[in-house]
Amino acid sequence: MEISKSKVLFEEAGKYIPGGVNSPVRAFKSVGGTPLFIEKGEGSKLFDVDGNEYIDYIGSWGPHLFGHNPEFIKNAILQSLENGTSFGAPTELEIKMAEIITGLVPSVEMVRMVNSGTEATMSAIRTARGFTGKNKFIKFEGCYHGHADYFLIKAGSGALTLGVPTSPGVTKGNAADTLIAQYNKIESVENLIAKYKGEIAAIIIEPVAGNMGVIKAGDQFLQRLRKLCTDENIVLIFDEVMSGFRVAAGGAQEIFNINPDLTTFGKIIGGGLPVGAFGGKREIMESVAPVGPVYQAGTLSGNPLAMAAGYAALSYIKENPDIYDELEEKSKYLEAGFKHNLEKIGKSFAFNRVGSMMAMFFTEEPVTDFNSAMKSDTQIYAKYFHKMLDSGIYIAPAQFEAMFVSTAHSTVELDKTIEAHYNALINIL
Ligand code: HOZ
Repeated sequence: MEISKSKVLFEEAGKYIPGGVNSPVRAFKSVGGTPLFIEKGEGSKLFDVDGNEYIDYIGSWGPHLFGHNPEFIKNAILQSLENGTSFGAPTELEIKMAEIITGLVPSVEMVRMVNSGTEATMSAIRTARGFTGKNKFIKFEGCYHGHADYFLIKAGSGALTLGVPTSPGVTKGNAADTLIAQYNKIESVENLIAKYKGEIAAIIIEPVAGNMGVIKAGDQFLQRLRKLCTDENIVLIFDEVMSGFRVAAGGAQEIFNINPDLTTFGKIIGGGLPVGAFGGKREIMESVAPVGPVYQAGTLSGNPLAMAAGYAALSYIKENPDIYDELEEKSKYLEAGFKHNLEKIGKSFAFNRVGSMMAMFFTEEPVTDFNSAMKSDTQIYAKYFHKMLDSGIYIAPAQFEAMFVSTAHSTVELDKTIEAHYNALINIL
């Protein structure tokens, strides 16, 4: 495959941008090779600057539930653009946005719009601390909640992929109030709560972890987490930046039938533009400024273009709830194809899927937490990634990420992907 233009651009980018990219995983560092510079996206496809075409399963790392550049989102942005780009003052669309979010996700009674998932999780933790008057919080090993200092401790995603789950630059002071528990291991949470009795403000979790591959939390585990939080006056935060509006219209909390106290959103909520949000129980959200004392602000928060794109996406979801059946069908089809391939080659690699989020791990042991995810052979993943890319299939350039299916993926494309998967495996194993 000819990628000479991408190579030139990557070299040029490296002169001015750290690592040539504006977000680390994009640099292909863990799989080697040159990142593709993208010219455009359309439906399920990406086109690079050299004119190559790929079936895309990254979908901008989650936002593109309907594929790239769907007409209805594009038109909403264009229409909004006619009126200006940013006012730093309230607009009616922000109310509509809040209404539609609170309608689709009943545990969210009030919501504040921000500009990214990182801002959402950061603000949720501050709110939980302000509301409870306590400082510490629990996160789970391998979960990723954006890059605020106190989250970059045993974090997933790029931090994990690049071998720095605990980042330099995070001071001891910043790290001191972050407590780490093991995903799906309730005893690890109970132990921390017993040890730091009365000091824990919040527990934050990705109910469907999507930053150490894909791992679903156990039902029982989440039920017990809910009860512990209620009993101990701890704010339960579901980080649904990835799973929100992806695994169901009401997010993972709908699937598990659990109401967290706060929820964070990002990705789909922005229809492809930079948006995040955090929301939850009215009594907690009323501690946020200007009603309450917990300060939180943003010049571009509730930006009209972003609201237009996000509102278009959420309205589509609301009006077409059957898209989740369609996504499930397509994703199930892909999973079945992949599993059939594995059977044919006599391998039983772990394969986790929740709706249209999925991951295959190069380990034959079940993957249920960070330690089991780490058993995956990342060198084989790197080879697998390149074989898939050579066949025109664009998946995450890192083992510890998710693969996303959109409504735009056709059966022909899914079949092509299954075939590429088989060929890649027989080639590298
Ligand atoms: N944090 C994202 C992966 N979970 C990567 C974002 C990006 O590179 O765009």
